Amino acid sequence: MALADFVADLDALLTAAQQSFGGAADKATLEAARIEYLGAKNGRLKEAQKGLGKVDGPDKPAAGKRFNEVKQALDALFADAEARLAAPDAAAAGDPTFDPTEPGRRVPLGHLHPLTQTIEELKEIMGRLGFSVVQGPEVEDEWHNFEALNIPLSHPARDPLENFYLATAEKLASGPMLLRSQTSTVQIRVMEKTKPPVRIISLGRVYRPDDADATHYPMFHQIEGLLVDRGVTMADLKSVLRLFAISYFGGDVHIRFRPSFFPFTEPSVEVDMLWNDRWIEMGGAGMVDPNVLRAVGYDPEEVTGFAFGLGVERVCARKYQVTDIREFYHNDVRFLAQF
Ligand code: FA5
Repeated sequence: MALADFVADLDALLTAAQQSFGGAADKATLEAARIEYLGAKNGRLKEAQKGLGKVDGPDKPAAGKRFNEVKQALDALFADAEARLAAPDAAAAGDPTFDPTEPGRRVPLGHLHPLTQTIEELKEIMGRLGFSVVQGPEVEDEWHNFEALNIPLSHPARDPLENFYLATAEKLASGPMLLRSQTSTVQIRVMEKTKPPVRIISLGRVYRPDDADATHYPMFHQIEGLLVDRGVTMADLKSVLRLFAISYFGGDVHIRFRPSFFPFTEPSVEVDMLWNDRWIEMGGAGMVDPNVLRAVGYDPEEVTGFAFGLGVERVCARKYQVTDIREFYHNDVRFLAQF
């Protein structure tokens, strides 16, 4: 018998056995397949073994090797099928709730958090108005968070109870450090390094020990804008804020300024926006105080500037009619999935 014929017979046997063992749906069928292929007396493997004696002498070792491989493969096929049928299987156990024809379950796909989406959108809108994005550190020194912003040591905003001061093990050369309480710190960092004109926004987290309620959270986000150039006026501030609000909310948005006070702007205003017949307070703004310009080495006789700082949670909540900003931080997927 030629080696090729012997091997072809073995391969056919293996293919048939794969189907029989693999397709056995219950133990009785598997046992029948076992007897058919592996049966010690008349099993098909036993029959194939008889062919081994007829293979031409020099081909015998190769034929024997192949025979052993196929024998091991058949044993493994049987063992696999046996294990499969022994495992608790809802279908085999006749479980009435198991329906193999049902479509698979879709794994839900996540998406960006609504605040992250808002931040990206605000960057995009302000980018179109020519503002570039800069970032500043969340851990600040007192110079950038207060002094350079014209907030003297005696000011109540510097009260330790109004801020998150850090307990640092070593005394730092820069003095005490704190989590920044406003993004206005970035104004200073930019102006210290850049000559006017300046046209930037900065978005990020700020921290205040406020009690959480529907409109407050101890950690929240602000968008800060700063434009310094020759001849900048309050009218420019109002136009930029209006264009910004129209782009974000859509439709006609009106801007109202209410007189206010911030140590780093003069005059200072609270910014309200009228959208869908309701006024909402968005943040603070004003013309950069000459003292601030001087502190960073600018000449207030040459350049003027405006700055604004808006609460990102409030802006986003207004657009999507979220009545409690704490929802943004509960991370309940039923809420998040709506964005
Ligand atoms: C400021 O933080 C000033 N730095 C804004 C500014 C920038 C004025 C540039 C002038 C020039 P204020 O403390 O009002 O201002 O905060 C601004 C906005 O942040 C608020 O109007 C509100 O929208 C939001 N905000 C303040 N505190 C919280 C809080 N605890 N949780 C959520 N949002 C808050």
